[in-house]
Amino acid sequence: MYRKAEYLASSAYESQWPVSDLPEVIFAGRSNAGKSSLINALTNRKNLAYSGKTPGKTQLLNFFLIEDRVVFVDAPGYGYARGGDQSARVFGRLMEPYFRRREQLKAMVIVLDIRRTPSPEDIQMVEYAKQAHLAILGACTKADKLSNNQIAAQLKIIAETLELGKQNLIPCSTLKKTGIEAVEARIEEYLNH
Ligand SMILES: Nc1nc2c(ncn2[C@@H]2O[C@H](COP(=O)(O)OP(=O)(O)O)[C@@H](O)[C@H]2O)c(=O)[nH]1
Ligand SMILES: [Mg+2]
Repeated sequence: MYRKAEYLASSAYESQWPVSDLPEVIFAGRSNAGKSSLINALTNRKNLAYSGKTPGKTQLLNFFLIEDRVVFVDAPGYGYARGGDQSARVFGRLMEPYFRRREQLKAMVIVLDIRRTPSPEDIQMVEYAKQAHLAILGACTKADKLSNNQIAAQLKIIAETLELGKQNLIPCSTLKKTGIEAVEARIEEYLNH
């Protein structure tokens, strides 16, 4: 578990990205996938990243300094029905430059509801990450909702849809606290390469 975590900044534009040399990890995922819950679980905070029932709320990149050595970036959730085309454009304007130009960006954790087939936006995020040569980890949350057989079947579908190796997917549950340490270990592995 990451023992120290503090809020750094929120940004809508490149000029607002915090100036830093520290390696960054971006957390992306559709609204309600469980991204805030995962960030909170990794940092043992109740509310570092807002976890709530109103999806699609934040429209900014939120930067958090972790143990004074790495920066986690909480991306806005996507794919919420109320968003529409306008919000897709805003999202693209926010995310595309960040993936393209943030040099210290090392890895993306894409948070996926393990019960769902990845959406076109999920595929787009993986594409951005591949173009930026990032390490990619699919954190497949809400595994507590499925049997082991169902988990295996969903991991296969997710790996195929995103064109990721199954070794890049980790089933986890913030409710049962399973898989969280494995997610952290993989993040650390990515940071050390
Ligand atoms: N059963 C279960 N529910 C979860 C899990 N992770 C998140 N949730 C629930 O899913 C909903 C959305 O979670 P949140 O972290 O706010 O998603 P975000 O929109 O991606 O940040 C909340 O009601 C959470 O309590 C999990 O591992 N298991
Ligand atoms: Mg959230």
